[in-house]
Amino acid sequence: MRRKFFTVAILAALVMTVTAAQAGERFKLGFTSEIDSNYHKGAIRFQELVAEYTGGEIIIDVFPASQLGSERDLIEGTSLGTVEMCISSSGPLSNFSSDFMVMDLPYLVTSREKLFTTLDGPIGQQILATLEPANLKGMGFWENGFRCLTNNRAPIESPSELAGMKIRTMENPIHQYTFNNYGATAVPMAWNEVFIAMQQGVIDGHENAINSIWAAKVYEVQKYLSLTFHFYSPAILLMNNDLYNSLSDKHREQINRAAFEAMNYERQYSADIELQLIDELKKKGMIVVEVDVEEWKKASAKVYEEFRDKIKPEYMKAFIGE
Ligand code: EAX
Repeated sequence: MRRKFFTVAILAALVMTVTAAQAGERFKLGFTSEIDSNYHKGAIRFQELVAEYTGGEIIIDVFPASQLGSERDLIEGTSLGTVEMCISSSGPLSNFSSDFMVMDLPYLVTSREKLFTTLDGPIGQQILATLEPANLKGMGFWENGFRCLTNNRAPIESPSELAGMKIRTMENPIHQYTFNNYGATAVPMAWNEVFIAMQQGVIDGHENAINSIWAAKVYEVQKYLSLTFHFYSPAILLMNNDLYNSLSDKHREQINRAAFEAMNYERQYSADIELQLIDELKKKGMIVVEVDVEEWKKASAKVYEEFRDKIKPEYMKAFIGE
């Protein structure tokens, strides 16, 4: 009887040991966009690929919809290591590295293909490297998207119609300046505060990528969508840099491979679904307003005058050839 007891005990211990080994390390990945957003689709793909490539030795736990805080909270948390990873749009990152400011310029991006060639090349990698003094490892540029304008007061076609309107922007100096220059009052606000602010009329409108507007059900609290496409915002997958450097060579290669493949998947998903989501927003009752983009570009010229000397010339040349 005693022999049988010991046999069972040893087997149980063995099973627990194997299970513990397979459980592996767990990394939290936080972001602000909601479930079914482009960030969420990419994060789930990243989670699947990391589990596959590491054989379950590293597990990514995904936390959407600002569960772990705003984008600024997430960037700070990843820098401190209280969160292992996050996805943040480039907007708040300019507060951690001014090298990101170039990406915030209105109407900077004319084509995703040209943009990603720049971001995936030496210039983009140089910009990501400027985050390392903040203990952040940039692991690739995903897509937040081309950003448009919603509001509850009128079908906005021209910048001048924004006079007197309170429009939420990200916490980003160029975004705020751009909308103040259009004649609005820019209200910088973290994403997790925006829906209720629109619902309560604290702000008249906001600007965001189509994917985010859809995933957050903005159509429930906003009437008009103006297709301005005024900013293109990338989104950066970030890891705590100390953690990244502590990984084994094998795990680092596997994580990098998963990040690269998830990035390409997310970019493609986000671009492919954009037009369909605009139709879906119409079906949900939003009045979609086409605008004369050239008029908005002209109204944005002052932003370049104001910020050009704060941006490295090699970045201006890389992104707009001048
Ligand atoms: O998904 O704060 C913002 O406008 C960003 O686009 C955020 O990621 C929302």
